[in-house]
Amino acid sequence: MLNNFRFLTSGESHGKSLTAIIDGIPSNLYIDTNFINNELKRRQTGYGRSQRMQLESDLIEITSGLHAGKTTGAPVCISIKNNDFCEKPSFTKYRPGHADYAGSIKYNLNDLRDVLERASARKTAIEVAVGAIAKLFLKEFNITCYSNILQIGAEFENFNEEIDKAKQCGDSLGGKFEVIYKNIPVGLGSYIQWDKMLDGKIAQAVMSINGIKVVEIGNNPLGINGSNYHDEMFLENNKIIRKTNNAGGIEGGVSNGENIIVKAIMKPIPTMAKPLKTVDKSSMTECEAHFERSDTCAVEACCVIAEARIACVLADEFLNKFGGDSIEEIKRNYKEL
Ligand code: EPS
Repeated sequence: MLNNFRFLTSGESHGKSLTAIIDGIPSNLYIDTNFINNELKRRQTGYGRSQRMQLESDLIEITSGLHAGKTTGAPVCISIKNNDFCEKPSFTKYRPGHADYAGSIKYNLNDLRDVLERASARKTAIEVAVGAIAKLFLKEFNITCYSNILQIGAEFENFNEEIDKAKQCGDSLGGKFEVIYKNIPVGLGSYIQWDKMLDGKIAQAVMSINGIKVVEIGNNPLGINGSNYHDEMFLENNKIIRKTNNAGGIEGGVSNGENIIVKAIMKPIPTMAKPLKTVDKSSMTECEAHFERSDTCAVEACCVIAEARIACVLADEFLNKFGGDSIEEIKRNYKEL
């Protein structure tokens, strides 16, 4: 999907490490590893995570593409070690809501462990590291972001209490959050072809995060008249301004200079201490779903992952529009806009 800021990841949840190779980062970008590690920490420390988070202390290792802390234009290879690198037991009891069933049939795998290991949200650790590098690139142009949790389960305020209650019952919770990107130039994306639209690209990047079922750009327009929904334009000191941003910063698939607002809903984690009814693949008998340990709620982590995914799309689009081989060249192109 990404053409300029491209990357591939590999690694399993309990494998030796997670790795990514990023291609297309311009030269002379200073890579602040403290910033990347802090992003990894943000992803790990949300409320409601499993005991796995106490085992891991995610730290980035960069093995290529840098000289004296700056990119050279060569591919950047990064990795994160898994402290919980071990041989986990096989299992055959499908966990409804996970990739176990469809994955085992698709890849003809008898041991559902072979599905879990790659389908696991553990791989989002390396994606957050890639996204952190995209964020460092965007920061050169003053583009920054933040995120907020909007709802956990049915609750709009006391999120931690709600998570504690679910944990006591062996249950899990999803929720809704928003990510906001600021200082976006006009003109990222395009209305010319369906696969070039910025909202479509962002939706794909966020929808494909583990557990996401709904992505919204801006405010949900359902039930609102056009006269109340669209963001009217005004003149202030000869500049066009808007007083609302229901469109979430994208009109016709193109950024319009307002903040980009993305909202998403994550389903409750499907692995639960109070297991769901299911079927055992090997004996073909009804049983309870497999459980070792799980997160009660990962919405806080998901905010950080979504920030990272959107950063990759924006970096890619930014390079598409203002592209160059070095940061200096891109800054020149950007200034000339
Ligand atoms: C996950 C299951 C849990 C989570 C994991 C995602 O890990 P484990 O199988 O070791 O108990 O903690 O998330 C992470 C390890 C992480 O870093 O986010 C799953 O099945 O998706």
